Amino acid sequence: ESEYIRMHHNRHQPQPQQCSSALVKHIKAPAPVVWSLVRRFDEPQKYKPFVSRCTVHPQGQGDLAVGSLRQVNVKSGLPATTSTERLEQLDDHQRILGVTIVGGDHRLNNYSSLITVHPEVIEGRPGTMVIESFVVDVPDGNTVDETCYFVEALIRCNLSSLATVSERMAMQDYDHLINQ
Ligand code: A8S
Repeated sequence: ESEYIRMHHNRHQPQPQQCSSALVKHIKAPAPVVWSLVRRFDEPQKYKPFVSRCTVHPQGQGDLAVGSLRQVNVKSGLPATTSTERLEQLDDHQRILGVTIVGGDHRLNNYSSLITVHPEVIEGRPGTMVIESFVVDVPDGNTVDETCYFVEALIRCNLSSLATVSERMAMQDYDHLINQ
């Protein structure tokens, strides 16, 4: 775990007015199932509970080239309504997704994130370890701790939901095998 964080998630060199951290989630579903959700830059709403709508430019799903932009609308109740995000890295072999936030009406300036997906064995079955790290500017009027707390809470929600959806998909795959 700490080895993977060192390998992939250490590129962030936070400046004094930035905050950065990494979260880890263990999921009881095979890595290809988890990665099939994470890699869909055009469909974050498949697991992210705060996303209400997402559109990708230029249009054309499956066309996930580095540099693609997505416009994300978030649900009401959050201190934001939209976010414009850029695909920075998509590596299907190493299972790495890198995204930056380049615009929107929220307070997360210079947000950059990296998610990596690693197969592991959990209770004798194929499982997955997901690591998500980020770096972001601390907004004026907030402390480093407040900013980290806010972002980590959002990411924890996303990773919990990713686990729920992946585990449900893995169960369905398993049912199909048994009932064929
Ligand atoms: C992600 C991670 C984050 C998303 C944040 C941190 C955001 O979509 C939400 C609220 C905000 O205030 C900022 O991978 C922003 O989704 C849910 C709109 C960017």
